[in-house]
Amino acid sequence: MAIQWFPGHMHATRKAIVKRLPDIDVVIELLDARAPGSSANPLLAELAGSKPSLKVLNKQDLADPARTALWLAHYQAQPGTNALALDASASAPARQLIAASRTLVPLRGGMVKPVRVLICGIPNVGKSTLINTLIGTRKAKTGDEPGITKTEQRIALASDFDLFDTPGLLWPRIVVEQSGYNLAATGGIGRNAYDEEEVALALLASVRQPYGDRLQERYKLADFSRLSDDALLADIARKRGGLLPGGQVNLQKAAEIVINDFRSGAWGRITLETPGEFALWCEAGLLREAERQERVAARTRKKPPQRGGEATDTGPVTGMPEPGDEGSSNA
Ligand SMILES: Nc1nc2c(ncn2[C@@H]2O[C@H](COP(=O)(O)OP(=O)(O)OP(=O)(O)O)[C@@H](O)[C@H]2O)c(=O)[nH]1
Ligand SMILES: [Mg+2]
Repeated sequence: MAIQWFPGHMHATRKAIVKRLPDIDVVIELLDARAPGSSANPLLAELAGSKPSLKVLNKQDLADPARTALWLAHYQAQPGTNALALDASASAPARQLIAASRTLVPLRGGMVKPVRVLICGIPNVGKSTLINTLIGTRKAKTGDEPGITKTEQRIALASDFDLFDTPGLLWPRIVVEQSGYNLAATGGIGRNAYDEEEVALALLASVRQPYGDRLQERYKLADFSRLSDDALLADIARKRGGLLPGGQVNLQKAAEIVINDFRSGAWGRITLETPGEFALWCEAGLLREAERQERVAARTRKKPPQRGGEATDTGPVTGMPEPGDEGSSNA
């Protein structure tokens, strides 16, 4: 089945953002505080160019505070970038955003030159929730699944302050393998675009070291340091009554439990990546991507051009093409 994580409305959103940007004073990019690097949209960075920008690490109530501090320091060290962490449903911190946006564009404000702020981010990161908190009513539709907002919406926050809510935007090809998993685990990618068992195994692999005690406590596990990730998932299945007729473990059910428990905060506050780790993943991902493109180019040089069969720049949701899969399309 073709994987659909860059559906039609995202193409439309990309176009709408490009059209809207010349009139925008400040771009607020909402990141998921549990995976800030993986939830930062490279496409958006490209589109927004040098616009004043605020990085907002949302869902900080679910993230590890020590790691959030590392990420804030990381962003604040970047030129022209400000960053803060919040829980979009809490109103006082949300209001700090307005002040922070005004400071970035001191020459705007007043009826003649309202401050125009575009709120962008990946699907399900909390853009509409933030807008509702800021305006104090549930004007923007929200929901715990990606793809709730389908078209741009303008909301006047004050006579001299306009907010634009946008649909969640991913990017056509996720080249960092671990980012694909982290986006799926945090809920940024629709559930029929990934394999739950694969994502649960990746999730266990990344939390078992830094947060092993939380898993042990939640599932009443014995020491699992010598178990493989697969054996750990099977152990969780057994503890949670996940047995199929005939006594086989129900790994699918265990995977769903693992993903839901992580998302709901049942393991406590967890962040899946540090700035240092993310930098290493990017390096490896870019290297792989360069190799992939080289293979595609070599194949194109060998083959005569085929009508209507060009390779696209898209790939599977996890960004992990199978060896030899060099141009799979999600269209
Ligand atoms: N725990 C927690 N949940 C949040 C926070 N912000 C948003 N949520 C939840 O995350 C889910 C998605 O929120 P939305 O505001 O619909 O996200 P969105 O970015 O507008 O999503 P799309 O319109 O689908 O792109 C909802 O279930 C919210 O209640 C937060 O700071 N903390
Ligand atoms: Mg929305």
